[in-house]
Amino acid sequence: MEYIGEDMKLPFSHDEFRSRQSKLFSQLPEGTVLIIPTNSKKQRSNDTNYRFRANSYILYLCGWSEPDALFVSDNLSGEWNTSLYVREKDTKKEIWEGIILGPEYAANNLPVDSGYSINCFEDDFMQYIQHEKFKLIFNLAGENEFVDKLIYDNDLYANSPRRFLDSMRVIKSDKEIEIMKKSAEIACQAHILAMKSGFSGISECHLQSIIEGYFISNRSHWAYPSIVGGGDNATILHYNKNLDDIDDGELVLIDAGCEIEGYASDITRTWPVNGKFTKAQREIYELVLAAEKAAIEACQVGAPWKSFHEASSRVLAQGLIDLGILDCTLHEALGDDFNGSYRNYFMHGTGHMLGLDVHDVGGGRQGDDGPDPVFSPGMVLTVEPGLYFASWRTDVSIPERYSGIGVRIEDNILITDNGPVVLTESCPKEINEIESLIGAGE
Ligand SMILES: [Mn+2]
Repeated sequence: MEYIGEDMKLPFSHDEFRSRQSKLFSQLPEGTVLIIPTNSKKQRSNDTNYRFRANSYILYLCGWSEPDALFVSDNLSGEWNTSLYVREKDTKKEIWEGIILGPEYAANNLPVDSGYSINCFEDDFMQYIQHEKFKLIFNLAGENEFVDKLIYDNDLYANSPRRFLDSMRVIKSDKEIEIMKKSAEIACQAHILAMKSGFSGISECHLQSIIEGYFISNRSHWAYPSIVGGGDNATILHYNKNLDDIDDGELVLIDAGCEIEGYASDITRTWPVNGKFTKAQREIYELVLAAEKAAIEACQVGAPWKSFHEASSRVLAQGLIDLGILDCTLHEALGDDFNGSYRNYFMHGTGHMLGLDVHDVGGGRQGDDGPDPVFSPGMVLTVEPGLYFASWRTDVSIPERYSGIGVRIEDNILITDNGPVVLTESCPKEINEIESLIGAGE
């Protein structure tokens, strides 16, 4: 039968997917069965689901983007054999939900050797584990309850494939970098559009709609719920109610990024809604900007991962002393382990890896403990220091002058042998650039 319907457009060549698979397989022992499940649709309410997004590991290994599938590979025959177990075609379901590609499509069009119905997996699994060469299972646990239970019910122990895959995912290929540049550029333009549309009294949700409308009109989507906080709301790290109006004289902090071919961008900009920083806002903004630049400069090949956080921390701690917010020595402000009193106003990390997940694998976020990572060419990360002076805090001193100010500045950085490259460079962050943009679209 001729195939009718939507094609599954793969962002990478079969060669690139196959070479990722080979690199993974070369690290696994003989007698292995590897199972990488993708997730199911998640219910939002009654018969309505959340927008589906496939598991990042299956996207990385073969690009399969439908729900309820397994990437399975084994070397029981002495050679690696890869299969996709996917949903069967089902006309009644397809009338409501659209074309289901099915096992035959998977076998013929995806970078795998065979395609089967997911309904066959249980029988095949029993054959795998009864095979004379079978020794061990690697399974991405927590993604598919049925697979987890099958392993448990057969008294098997599943090893995690994460540390092998994570160390691969941390280093982006040329094609991945190309996609991430596109993701970064769309997010830059969305932030610029929001600045141009800004005016005193604009609502947070209005700015959110400008940002996310731009994502959608570029066949993209947010990579994480957008944070749009005016005034005191900017001091709430994961604020995303986005319902208040932003008053004249307040700053707005927008932390929003999109996803292209599964790859996230993650940008934060903070700007005065009326187009002019007050002197106090400017003092905090310039300090955060200096810390951000120092952190970016620290992203050098061979430097330990923690060095960019230490660089931003030093600038922020000294600045807090210079502004009279902290009354102590630099050593006291930083503390013995970068956990001193400056952390009262800068509570998060300076950045994280970026990729298929917005908080991507690597940089201390691996499932398994590895050695302290070192900056290497091809890594992509965020750099995002901030300072927050919530007016309602009583646990620490909040100077009246800075009360209600929250500032974060976040860029996406590619590590290269020639130093850090700012992928989000086209989004302005200098005070004069920002001031001349705000309201320019009216
Ligand atoms: Mn971030």
